[in-house]
Amino acid sequence: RRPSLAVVGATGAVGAVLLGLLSIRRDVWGEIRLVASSRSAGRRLTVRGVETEVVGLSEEAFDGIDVAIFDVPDDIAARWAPIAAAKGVVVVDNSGAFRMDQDVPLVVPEVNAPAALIRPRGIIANPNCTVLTMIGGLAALHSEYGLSELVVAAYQAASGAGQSGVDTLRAQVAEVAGTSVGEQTGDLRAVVSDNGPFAAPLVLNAVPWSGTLEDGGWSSEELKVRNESRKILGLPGLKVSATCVRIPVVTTHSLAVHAVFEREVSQAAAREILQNAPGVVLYDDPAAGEFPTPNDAVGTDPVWVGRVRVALDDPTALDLFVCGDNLRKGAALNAVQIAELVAAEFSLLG
Ligand code: 11C
Repeated sequence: RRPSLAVVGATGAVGAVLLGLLSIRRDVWGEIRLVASSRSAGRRLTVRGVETEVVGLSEEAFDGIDVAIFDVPDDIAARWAPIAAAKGVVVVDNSGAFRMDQDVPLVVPEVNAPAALIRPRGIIANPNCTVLTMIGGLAALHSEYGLSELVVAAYQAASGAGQSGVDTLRAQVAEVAGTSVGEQTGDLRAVVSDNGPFAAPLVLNAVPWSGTLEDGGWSSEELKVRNESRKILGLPGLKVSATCVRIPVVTTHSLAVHAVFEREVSQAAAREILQNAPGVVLYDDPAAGEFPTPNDAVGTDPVWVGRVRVALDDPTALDLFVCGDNLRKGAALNAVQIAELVAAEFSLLG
């Protein structure tokens, strides 16, 4: 039978992409129910070409539901995902609330799909968008060479901070348009009236901060890159150092990755591995000016890899640049792919 699906957080930035994806992918679903905070209840959104009324988040919202994709803040997910799971719903959760719970698998279908089958809490976690941008390509390289260390600089888009991030960046662009701001120290801080969710003006700037402050001066986002990469790859001792920077791009995260392996690598073989990795597109011909940029990747499903080089001072290390739409593979698409794995279990059961 076709399982029913609830989309919890349907009215957010990721929710909009989720509804779009559900409308264009192979339709495996029975009813699709849209759920959001009581503030958004009653709004009408279109999914699969059908205008559907959004219902408020409540226990009853999960009556008759088989699978639920949650895209809500951590505290809401922490409270409501177990309530849904207790009603027999398989929850695919895109928050950070459960990712490091040892009874919750952290799944990237191209990398560790079987992990989705073992879910003692009835919850499957969807990884962080920065991790999802690099992990498919790295997993493929890891199978061949054995990954031992990652040094990552992430260039994160405004929409990673939600719709308010996008609205803030657009408002800042309007504020500086036609001015010569950016030429004097600190002048952006004087002109930009609202930093929104960012730690400093984002327009015409780069802000080395995303997430919350954690021990040792690390940001929560940087710790997620470390912890989640280790869990997905099954490498608890993987050395990871990340620096997460917000840049004035609307959507698509980019990462400069220095990956160290146990064996010597070659540029040609690494390119071939990446070319054959599912969900990855190799776009790497610098002589022809071909490498991914965030704007080339936005709105597309795969992650794009270019600038593949063997490190000059370490024959076991590769440097590469990766771009992936943080709302698609980084959030909605990966969650839909996980939900589809669960839906396939229903079709096997008949
Ligand atoms: C950002 N990556 O760009 C964050 C947003 O762990 O799901 C997603 C946070 C998360 O700000």
